[in-house]
Amino acid sequence: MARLVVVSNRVPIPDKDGVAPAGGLAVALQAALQERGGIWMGWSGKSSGSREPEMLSRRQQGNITYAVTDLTDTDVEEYYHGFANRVLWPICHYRLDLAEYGRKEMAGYFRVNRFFAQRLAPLIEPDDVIWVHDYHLIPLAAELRRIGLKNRIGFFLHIPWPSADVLVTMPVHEEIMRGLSHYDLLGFQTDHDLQNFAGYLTREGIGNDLGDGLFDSHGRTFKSAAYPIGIETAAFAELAGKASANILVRKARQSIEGRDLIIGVDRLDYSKGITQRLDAFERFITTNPAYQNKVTYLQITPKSRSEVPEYEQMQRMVAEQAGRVNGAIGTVDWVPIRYINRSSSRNVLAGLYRLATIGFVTPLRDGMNLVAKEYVAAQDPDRPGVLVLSRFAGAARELKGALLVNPYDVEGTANALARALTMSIEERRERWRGMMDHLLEHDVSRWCNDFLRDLTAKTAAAN
Ligand code: GDG
Repeated sequence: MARLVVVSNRVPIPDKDGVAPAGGLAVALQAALQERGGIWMGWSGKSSGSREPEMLSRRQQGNITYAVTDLTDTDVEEYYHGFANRVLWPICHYRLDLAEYGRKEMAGYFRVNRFFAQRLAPLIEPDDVIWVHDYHLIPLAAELRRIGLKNRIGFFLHIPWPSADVLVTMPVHEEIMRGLSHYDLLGFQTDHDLQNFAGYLTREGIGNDLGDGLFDSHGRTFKSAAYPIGIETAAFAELAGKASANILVRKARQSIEGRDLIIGVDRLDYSKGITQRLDAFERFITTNPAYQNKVTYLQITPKSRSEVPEYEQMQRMVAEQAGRVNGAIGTVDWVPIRYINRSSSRNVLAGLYRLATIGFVTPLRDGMNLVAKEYVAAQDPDRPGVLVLSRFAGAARELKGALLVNPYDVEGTANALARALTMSIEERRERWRGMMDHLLEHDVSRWCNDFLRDLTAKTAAAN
């Protein structure tokens, strides 16, 4: 079996005791790396100031070598905050209004990708299979090819691929596409992303859809398919079952005694639709006064990317909005919205999902959305809750038992909350069972194996 080399912007390096940061993606990729032996390379998350970072720092853990490099202040600003988070992220989430194109940032993005390739190339052996993750690293394969690497290289995009009309507003869309053409396999979250990709290539005359998942562009042929990412379903269900004994989960249960809990969990990000969700909750609770004092909406929102102004602004907006609703409709013994602006541990999160009658997951755009899948996996099979899910999350294409909503439609979303709270237990069980069976079958190990099977298959496009 060929060695595997995973490259991603950040690397979940285990601590000194060998404990890796939790999360399905890290667990699945680490399992694949342990089995095959290999390297996980990326940015350390640290800056070397104005000095050129000298060496890759490495740590060995079983069969896996973790290799990370620092970046200069300028690199971090241009590559990470600049192009990745202020251009690619908003464009792929349909927020043209937030994209800030700057030649400097675009150049920094390509420069850092070249730097990563230079640091990575000496570690690569001829038979290694390389798997690159996400929008930060699109040009990496082209840079590795420039150095002369002929290895199989695959790319998986965790975020949406937007429609052609949106994508072409980005001045360097052709360079981005040229970068993608150097991979042997491109993976997207959903068929919808894949269709957008094929549509973009053919409509802009940049490439051809050759059928059977094969495409050509910039003189190269490559394969492309949808690989919807999953979670560690069985392990997460078990974690949620056990978490009811956790002291924080017990306290939470006591504090909502006699009320239904609605839960939202998102990084603080404009793509997650948090303000629209608060609007929908406010609409629901003001138009259904019988539910006042009968439901609590818990929104857990760890801070993210606070260096980007839009994120800092959003943090203020959400806090103000929650405060305003609580001030307007709360009572001496009832706080309608509990807003937590910090991260919770994974098992507390699992326990809270299980306590909640509604999982409220309403992104304006999302590649997949793992929270929706985790909420389903965490439910008690006898009394499962209801998932209220945005039709614009990749997960909506799989989770057919959810109540699908359009998050821009405040009234419709508010009505879905009312419907979920009055749904019979039989219907709740039936909807949940179908989703849970799907998630058990399509878990994150399957996602990882399917992608690697296709990347290493003999039929993959040979260039
Ligand atoms: C990108 C794509 C795609 C959140 N708060 C806490 C916490 N979390 C965990 C959740 C979940 C993860 O973070 C978030 O995953 P999502 O999928 O919801 O969203 P992104 O971070 O935007 O991820 C997305 C994903 O990549 C995978 O391909 O699905 O579309 O945008 O696992 O549980 N975890 C803990 N405490 C928190 O407070 N422990």
